[in-house]
Amino acid sequence: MRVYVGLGLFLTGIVALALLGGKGPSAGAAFPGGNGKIAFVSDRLGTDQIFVMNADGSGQTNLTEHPASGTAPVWSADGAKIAFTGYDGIYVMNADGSEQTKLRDTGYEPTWSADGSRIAFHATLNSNSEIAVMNADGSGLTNLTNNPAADHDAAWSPDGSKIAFSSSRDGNWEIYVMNPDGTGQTRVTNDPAGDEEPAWSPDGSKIAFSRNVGGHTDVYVMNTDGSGATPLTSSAGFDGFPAWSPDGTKITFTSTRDGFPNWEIYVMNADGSGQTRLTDNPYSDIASDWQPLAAPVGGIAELPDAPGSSGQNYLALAALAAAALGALGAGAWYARRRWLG
Ligand SMILES: [Ca+2]
Ligand SMILES: [Ca+2]
Ligand SMILES: [Ca+2]
Repeated sequence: MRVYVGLGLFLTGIVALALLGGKGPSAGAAFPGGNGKIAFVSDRLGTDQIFVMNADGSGQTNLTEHPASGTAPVWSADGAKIAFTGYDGIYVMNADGSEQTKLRDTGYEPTWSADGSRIAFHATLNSNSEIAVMNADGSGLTNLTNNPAADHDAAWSPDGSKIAFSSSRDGNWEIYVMNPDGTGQTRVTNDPAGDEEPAWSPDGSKIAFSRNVGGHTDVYVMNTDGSGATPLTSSAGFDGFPAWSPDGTKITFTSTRDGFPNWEIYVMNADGSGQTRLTDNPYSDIASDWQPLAAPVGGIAELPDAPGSSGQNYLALAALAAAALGALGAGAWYARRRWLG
């Protein structure tokens, strides 16, 4: 009962599963960079479609108008592409909605590797839900979890070294982390609450997630080893599906605090303060994910520090582009970020 059965059933699923542990679309990772547009799902045109908006909620624009609908949008690390789930498989498109291409006939909730070469997703394999990985062109399929319990909500870490996911294998929904080849599956949360929808911070140091306590879901944040779990929301409605801003200062999420069944996209500071509604529409607006932008010219020093991995540096290409564009006086241009090293 997830995103692929239509928003009506999907929402019914959320309501029903809120009592069973809560289910919903995965936001995946936030890759570091400047804060670009926020992608989200809305049924305001009659079916689930993917929209983008500016970080302040302005400029809400439909990208898909897709016959198979579109849910669970996730930005690639370079901010150039969006992978999403249609009712009939996994798709990818450019950031402006062009070149919508189906990658697979089955699967849900894609999440990109940092280098853009692979996509992990929720697959149904032998009637069991698993986390699988494929090449970014849809070729190849490897079952990563291989566990008889339900596994989903894959979120690839910003440095590419880990995949977080949620599983019911230990009796209730918990968040786990594994290596990208499926080895080292390690439980991170250990709590009777339903813990799902992990979302890495862009520096890789925190995981935001949805925690369902007694049928009530809030956004929490914790260290990646599971310590320090702290609630960030406490509204009377559902608050879940967190996704970080690429600069790490904010978290966008989905809330019904304005009255179920009106789902809206919200944003808050990463400490939970300043919770602000971005959509204001009687239809369902859900499942936001934030576009990473390359370093603004002259603003490279403002990017978050690279978290340890040699693959996390934006480097020379951005610097060269900055110099070149600076010489042209084009201060508003953005250099395409590359993952070198
Ligand atoms: Ca499984
Ligand atoms: Ca739990
Ligand atoms: Ca709404």
